[in-house]
Amino acid sequence: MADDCIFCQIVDGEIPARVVYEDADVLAFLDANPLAPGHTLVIPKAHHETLGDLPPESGEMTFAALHYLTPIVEDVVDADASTVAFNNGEAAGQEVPHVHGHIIPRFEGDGGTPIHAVAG
Ligand code: D5M
Repeated sequence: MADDCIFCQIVDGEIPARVVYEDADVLAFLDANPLAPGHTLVIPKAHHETLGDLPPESGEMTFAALHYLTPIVEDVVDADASTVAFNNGEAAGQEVPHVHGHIIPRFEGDGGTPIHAVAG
């Protein structure tokens, strides 16, 4: 736990979040500034800033939760697809320094993806 980390505070229940999934290692909750309905964040409960800092077991648990949750999120909001991504490091746009994967539901004709924006 990092005292000044907003996602650690969510893990500890110190600030509220709309939690959609929880197990011993991982928490998932709705993004407070959603890019689409159902935009969900998946985090390891342990505080690590970037993917490179994450112990392999923690990475596996985080990916397993993304794997499990992505089709469920798509189904709940009736999405056609999803963008699943990590902003990994400040220069890549990571605003919260606690590893988190985004599940962003996508709909036919909704425009470009964040990945395409990087390439552009
Ligand atoms: O994405 C950080 C994401 O975290 C951004 O989409 C807003 C979201 N966020 C920030 N604070 C909260 C709280 N308190 N609850 C839910 N979601 C939150 P990044 O990849 O770091 O740019």
